[in-house]
Amino acid sequence: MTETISAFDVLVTSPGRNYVIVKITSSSGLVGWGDATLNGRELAVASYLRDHIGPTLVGRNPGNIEDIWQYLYRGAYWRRGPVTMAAIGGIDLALWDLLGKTLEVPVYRLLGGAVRSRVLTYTHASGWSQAELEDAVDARRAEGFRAVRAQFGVPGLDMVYGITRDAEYEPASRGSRPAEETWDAGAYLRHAPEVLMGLREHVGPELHLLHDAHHRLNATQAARLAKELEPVDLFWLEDLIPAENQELLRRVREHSTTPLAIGEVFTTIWDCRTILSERLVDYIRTAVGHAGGISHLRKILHYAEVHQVDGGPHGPSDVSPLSMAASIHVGLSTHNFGIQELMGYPKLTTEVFQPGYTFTDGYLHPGEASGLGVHVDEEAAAAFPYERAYLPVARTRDGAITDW
Ligand code: EZ4
Ligand code: CO
Repeated sequence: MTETISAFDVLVTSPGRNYVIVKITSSSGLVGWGDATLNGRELAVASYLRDHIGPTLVGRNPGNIEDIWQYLYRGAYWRRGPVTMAAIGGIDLALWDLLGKTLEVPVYRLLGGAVRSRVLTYTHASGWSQAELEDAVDARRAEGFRAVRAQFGVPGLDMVYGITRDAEYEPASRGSRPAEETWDAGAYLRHAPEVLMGLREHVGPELHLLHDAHHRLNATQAARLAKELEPVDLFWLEDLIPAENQELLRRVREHSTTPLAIGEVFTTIWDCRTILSERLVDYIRTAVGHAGGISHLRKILHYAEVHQVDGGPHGPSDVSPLSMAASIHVGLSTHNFGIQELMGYPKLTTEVFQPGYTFTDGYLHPGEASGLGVHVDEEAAAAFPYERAYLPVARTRDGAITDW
């Protein structure tokens, strides 16, 4: 007898930070889990799922994953956008998880099997001063990481996104409105090359170093930074300019051979079209949950493969362990997968999500459990109700809002 979707549920939980979880139950009683978290806009996705698209899925064959994807994407008059694509992504992940559990195989085998034995990963290190940054990078290296994203303070600014002196690094803060920071691109550009050159001297040639500019530069500033950082030999320089201005990356490319990465806020293959077809970046950062799930990320990566661009998916702590697992399954089974970001999670998250993937010597493996391999504890999830939280916003010295 053909399986059908018998129940569709959405859980919103906050074990250290907010997550939106899709739960799809099949007529045989198996459960597939997906991640539909959209940092700072969680309840919009939960409503989109609960109120609008979840009810249309009950009674369908959960194994028709591609048809369900097309139904939700093409069948909707209103396409694209982060809320829509995170919702579709959450459903897609849950359906792949369910199919793996039904067939009793890990998802990477459904995707064609392993093309590598392990997936390279990078994590974050930050310090306000050079010495603090070097200590933080050393600590991550001691944990086994072979690639580290380095972020640092800027003289004259009080706060810089992603830098904290607190024990737990958490860029989204709880409260009724976002925190506000001051941003000064000139001060940052004067300071960044010196810090990153010093860090390269400190760590030696082998450790992969990455840096993220969070879309806060214009094309001229971006080209200058990429050029000046060439001696640092970065693994990549991330999100130099606002993501919707893809054509402007041509200017940056003309001036530098520093590898570039962009795309954590892109949600469809159409958002990636120019940068991939012109090879304006070396790594495409679309996240498996935010960009329509495994089904759609794979299309993006296949299109990237044609243009010699590798994958480097977004993996901060707002990408839940369910998405992290899905991304690792894609990484193990996709030839042009370059590296997976792994920021790490607040301690409380493991009370809700118990992942089966493992970290060894700087590499990830998804494990051999059926489906995505992440156990979700519903009782624990219910014990952590949603708490409003936002990423900060930044203003320039004259008070105008900056790009993210
Ligand atoms: O700003 O996860 O590469 N990682 C990042 C993150 C993002 C947040 C946004 O949700 O840029 O720190
Ligand atoms: Co980033």
